[in-house]
Parts: sequence; structure tokens; C-alpha cells
Amino acid sequence: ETIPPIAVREHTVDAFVREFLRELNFGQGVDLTRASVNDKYLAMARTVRHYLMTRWLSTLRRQSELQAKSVAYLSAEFLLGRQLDNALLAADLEDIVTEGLASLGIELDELRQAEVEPGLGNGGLGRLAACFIDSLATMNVPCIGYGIRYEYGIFQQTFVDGEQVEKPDDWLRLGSPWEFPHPESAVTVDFGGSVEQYQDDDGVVKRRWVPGWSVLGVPYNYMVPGYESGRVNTLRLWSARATRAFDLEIFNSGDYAEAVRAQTFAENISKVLYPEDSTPQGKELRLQQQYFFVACSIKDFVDQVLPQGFDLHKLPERIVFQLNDTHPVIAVPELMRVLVDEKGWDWDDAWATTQQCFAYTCHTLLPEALEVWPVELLGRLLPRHLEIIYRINEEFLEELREAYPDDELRVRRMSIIAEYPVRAVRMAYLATVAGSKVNGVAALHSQLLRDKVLDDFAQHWPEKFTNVTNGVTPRRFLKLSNPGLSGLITEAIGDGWVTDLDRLKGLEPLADDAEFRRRFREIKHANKLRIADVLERRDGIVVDPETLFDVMVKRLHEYKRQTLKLLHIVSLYEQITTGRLALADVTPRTFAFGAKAAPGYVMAKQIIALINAVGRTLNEDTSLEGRLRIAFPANYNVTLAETLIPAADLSEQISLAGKEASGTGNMKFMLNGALTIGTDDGANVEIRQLVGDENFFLFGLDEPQVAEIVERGYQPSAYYETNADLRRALDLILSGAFSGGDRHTFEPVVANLLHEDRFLALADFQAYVDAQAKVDVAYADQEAWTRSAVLNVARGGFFSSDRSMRDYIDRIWHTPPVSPS
Ligand code: DL6
Repeated sequence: ETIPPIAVREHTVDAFVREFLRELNFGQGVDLTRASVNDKYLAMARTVRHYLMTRWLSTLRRQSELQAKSVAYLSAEFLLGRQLDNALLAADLEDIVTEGLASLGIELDELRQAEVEPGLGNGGLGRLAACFIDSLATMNVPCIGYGIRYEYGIFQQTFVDGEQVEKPDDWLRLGSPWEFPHPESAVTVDFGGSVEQYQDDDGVVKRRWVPGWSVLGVPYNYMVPGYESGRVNTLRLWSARATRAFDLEIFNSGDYAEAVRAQTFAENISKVLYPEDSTPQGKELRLQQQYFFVACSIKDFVDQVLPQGFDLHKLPERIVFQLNDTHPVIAVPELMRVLVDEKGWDWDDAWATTQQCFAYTCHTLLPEALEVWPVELLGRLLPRHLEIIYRINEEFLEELREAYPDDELRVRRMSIIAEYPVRAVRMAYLATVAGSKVNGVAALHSQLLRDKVLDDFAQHWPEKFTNVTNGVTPRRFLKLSNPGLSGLITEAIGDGWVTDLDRLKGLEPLADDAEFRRRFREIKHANKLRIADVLERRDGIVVDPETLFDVMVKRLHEYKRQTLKLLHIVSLYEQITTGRLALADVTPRTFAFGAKAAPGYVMAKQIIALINAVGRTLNEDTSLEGRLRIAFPANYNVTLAETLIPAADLSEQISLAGKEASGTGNMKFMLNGALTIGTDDGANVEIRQLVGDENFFLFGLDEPQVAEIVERGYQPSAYYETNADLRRALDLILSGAFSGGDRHTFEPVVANLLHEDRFLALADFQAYVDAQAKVDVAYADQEAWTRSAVLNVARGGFFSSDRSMRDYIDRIWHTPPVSPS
């Protein structure tokens, strides 16, 4: 039995205060009068985690007793967001802490602001992983998240003269109270070297890896507390260390840089998150990161988590490794290497077990986002793994040749090894061959995976392919982020919705209740006031809470089509300034953007500069009387999302059909009562089906139409020539109106649209403008608009990540819930 501190057992304000002061004095080494905000934040965070500790320990104890099957969620990214509020919620402490701190003259909110969010992910994929582990803990399903403890997370975005400038995200600088380092449990990970042949004791010729160099992986554990479940699962992130800190002899000779070279080299592996989103670059360090964390994780699971002497043939009964996209796929040959080379298993036996242990989620449809690793690089860094991949491929191709004796073309198409433009390993193919299941992340996405991206594989193994539509955690993205609305919902239908989001259906009749709608509107308005205050303090941006909040927040990528929204804004501006549109006829709107561009993605950065330039011009133009304003706060992150999304009226989900795998922002907006303007893409399709056409602004080409236009040969300039509004908008940008008269500044953006427009923004322009006109009409009738907004919330229950988890459990993992004590 663990005996918690008295204060924790009592669960009272006084007890909390005692525990907090003890942490401040004895943990932080300061007394209250001299404590900085950071001291108080750290002491409070540590105090709060005490309240979860007993649950964590008992979850771990119970797990080692029962040896129940667990999910190991392997993900290079976990975009956690701030931890404090989630921990307070799980420990049911908010009231106690608020009151306790107030009795000491401290405002909880001030300490909240001191927390730096761990930005250990790029966007949707990493945030999804964070939602999933929250749901599993809440649903009492054993799960261990495995990833990388990047010393620097996703870069901090700043704007200098409207252009994105990246700053390192030094999130650990002021301390990190949520993590538990375990240097004593470090594991060794090897790289490089060569493969040698040898004879084992029975004279059998075998092959083994003779590595060239090694690093240590130090685990850092994080609590993943469930909501009202009593369970606290573990997230284990790995940090790289050198096997030897420095060379004393060289140090003593005075060459300090050389003395620590090995250390710097090793620690670089977990130094920084790659700020790429869907276009991985062939970076050696990235492959090192990928192998580093999966090798640590497999070793950890096999040697530490499993009991000593565990029969690894039973591994599939104890674990399923879920591959979050292709980033962790090198785990497949790693497990094979462990079983065959280290444990001495026969190949077929090892392969049969490995195949049962993995499942793969694909998160993209963009061909350039499907990772491939040049054989030259893989062979240099992981020579034995390359051999293993070759053998997996050889046997797979043999199987194919038997199945399709007269179709060598098909066999070559399906090879794990690509021959052109360089010999390379197709990680998505390796994952598909090895995984027991392959899933896409929305119905349309899974269908396109089956029909297009992995069509040969789906024909070969139809039963392998399945869909699990993404979801978001209602704890963070409704209960915590929108206290006004969640209070109203609870008042109306009770609080069961927090763990059973389908209950939101109970709100449907209230869409017709005028008083309920009035209160719903009042909450939206209060949320607008809240974000207005945040934007003013955080960014010096002034917004008008009386306007329609039209919000597009996501990574900057051409396929997501921020330019389409911008062209609409520029067109409105052009029509107003030339007198073709009366100001009185314009619905006052705040166009909010939030978007980071990958640092090497030149076009995305130019689009950011253009949005800022148009924003500056509109916001300074007094003739608009503030009716059209652009708000583009820098450094959009989870924390900002939590205040911005609840304030939105209109959610922009306008990617080219067939390009967005799912989207999860779209779900967060819906659940917070925004209406969507969107294409038939990703999870928008399911959102529209659930909410109904009349409560969704659909526009644009659908995926088959896109395919047909592209097949025929898309000519963007034709739209420029035939659509006068579009032409005028593009001409206005070209004229230098937003660049101090300089005609060259944004010429590349316009030229790209006119001559290439890979994502058909011009083709969808008119449809988008027409849909926006419908938005104006709908918004003018506030009662009808609110009715639709309420229905969006009421019909959004499907998008809980709890439901996604149920689907994974039923279709892929087969990991039943287990009581944590
Ligand atoms: O599945 C989570 C998220 C989807 O919602 C987005 O639609 C999709 O773009 C994103 N995919 C990636 C691709 N990364 N890789 N590889 O981030 O996943």
C-alpha cells in the first residue's frame, strides 16, 4: 500500500495549503514572501501531482499483477498542451486549489499562465496522439505512450515585418514539474558498424550486427491521468545521452570542444522536433531519432515492462504496438532483430509473432508525405535492419509471385524497395506488410487509401484495411476550454457527456428553445470577449467581439488553401474600395488565422507574409470602419486554440477534396458551436452527414471531380480570365497594393496560383465566394444561426476520441478495459 501525504488524504483547502507551502519551502527552497511566480507554479504543480500519485502507483502495481494486454502507442509526436488544468480536472482539485491559493493571496490564473506548453508535435498527428492517451486513461485501458523528449519542441513563431521568423522553443528552461526522469533505467541504442557472419554453438551460420557507436536513452515518465477513472497511465519519452560524458584526457589538453564532441553528437538526437508537416526531408538525424525512440521502447517493454522470463511467443497477448504513421516503422525490423539475433528465434517464428504485434495508422494522402529512406542511408546507419527489410521483402515478393504469376508489374509496384529515383525503403509499404491492420483516419481517407494510395495492398489483403475516424478529447476541448458552454450543457443534460459524448444528442430539442439559444449566444459572446482580451494582451491585436468570428487555424500548407480564404477577403476589399460593394452590405467579420509554416517551405512563408500584409492594409484602412479585420496572432499553439476555438462562429475547413486525411480542428469547432464552411474532404464528410446539409456550408469540387480535372489538364489561368472578381483580386495583389507599391513582393504567390495551383484554389474560388454569401445571409438571422450552432454541438458526440478508442479496441487492438485498483 502507498501512503499518501496527510494533506492528499484529507482533500481539503487547508490540507492543500499545507502541502503547497511544504513544496514551496522544502521543494523549491523559498518562502512565500520571496517566491517568484515560477516558484509558485512549480510548487503547485508538484503538489497537484501528489494527488495523482497513489492512482499512478496502483495502476502500475495492478498492471504488473494482471499482465493485461496493453497498447503501446509509438509516436514521434505528442502535442500535449499545458498539463496543469488537465491534472486539476483529473484530481478534482480546481475549487480547492483556487480557494487555497486565494487564501495566500495568489491567483490560480496567474500561475496557469506560467506554464510553458510542451510543444512536442507539429500539429494534428501529435495532438491526436495526446487525445488518444487521454481517452485510454479515462476508459481504463492499459496504454503506454512512447515517444521522444525533444529538448526543443515546435519552434516559436514570431513575425518580423509580417514575415515568419522561427525561434527555438526552450520549453524546459524554467523547469518541468510534470516529468519523472529515470536515468538509472537508461538503455543503450546502437548505430552504424557492419554485419558479420558467425557460427553458433550448433555450427549454424548466422548473421549479427557489430555496431559502430551507441547512445543512451534516458526515460522520462509523465502521468496520463484519466478523468474519473482512477487510472493514471504512463507516457514515456526518451532523451538521448552520450555513453561517456566527455574525454578527460582531451579535456585536460585544453581542447574543450573536442572533449565534448561525442556528447554533443549523441544528445543532438533528441535535441529538436523536426518542424516538418507532411513533407519529410531525407535527414539522417530524423532517421536516428526514429530508430532511437523505437529501439528504446522495444527494449524497455521486453526487458522492463514484461516480467522476467516471459515467453515472448506470447507477446501478442500482452502488447500491440500501434505505429502512428510511418515515423516508428523501423520498429518492425528492430523487433525482428531482437527475436532472431538476440533471442535466437527461427525467422518464420519471429515474423509470425512480429506481424501480430504491429498495426499501422496512415495519416496522409500526399504522395510526398509517404516516407522513404534511401538504402544507402539506412544501410550505413542500420545495416542489420536493412538486411532484415530485404529478407522481409524477398519473402513478400515471393508470396506475390505465387498469387499473381502473370503480373510482374504488380509485384514490382508492391515491392517495399523502390528503385527510382534512388533505391529506397518505402516505409508505408513495410508497415502495411508487417501490420495486422492498416487504418486511415476518416471514412473518405480510408476509402482513398484502399482505392488509390495502397490499392494493390488492399486488393491483396482486403481484411487488413479498416477505418477509424479521428476524435478529440471532450475533457480538454470542451469541458476545460469552454467552461461557459460545458456548464450550460451540464445544466441541461447532466454531466455524463464528459465521458459519454453521445449524450450531447440530448441537446437537440433545446435548439428550438429560445431561452436556451439566448444563453448559448451569450456564452459565445463571452468567449469572444475572452479571446479579444487574450489577443490584445498576448499580441497587441484588437478585435471587435460584435463581429462574426471566421477562423482558420492549422498548419500553413498549400493543400489546406489559406490562399482561398485570403482571395475571398481581398476580393471583398477590392469591391468595397472600388465602390461595387456598399460597406453597409458587408457583414462585419473578424478573419482569424493561426498557422506555422515549415521553416524550409518557401511558398508557405510567402503566403504568411501576404496574409499579414493584407491584414495590415485592411486593419489600417479607416474607410472600412472596422467591418473587415484580420487577426493573425503569431505562434498558434494548443494553448491559444483552447481560447480561440470556443469563440468561433465559422470554422474554415477548405482543403482541396482528397487531400486532408481527416482534420481534427474541424471537430473541435463543431463541438464548440461553430458552423463549418468546408469541402467534401477528410472528416468534413462525416461532420456534414451528422449535422445535416442545412447546418453546414458545403462548397467546391469533390474528389472524383478533382481527379477528373487534373486528368484533363488543369488550367488555372482560365479561371483568372473568366472570373472578373478573381482577376481583380489577383491583380490587386500584383499591383503592390499590399506591399507598399512593390509589384514584385507577392508576385511568386500569384504566379504560382496562375500557372500551377496544385491544389485548385482558383477552380474552387467562385464556389467558395458563393458559400460565404450564404454564410452572410444565415448569420443575419441570429436565431436560426444559433439553432444550427446548437445542433452542431448536439450532433458532435461521434467525434469524441473515446469513440475513436472504442473503434481501435474493437477493430484492431482487442485490449479490454481493466480496473486500475
Ligand atoms: O490524423 C491526424 C492528422 C489528420 O487529422 C490530418 O488531416 C493529417 O494531415 C495529419 N497528418 C500528418 C501527416 N504527417 N505525417 N506523416 O500530420 O494527421
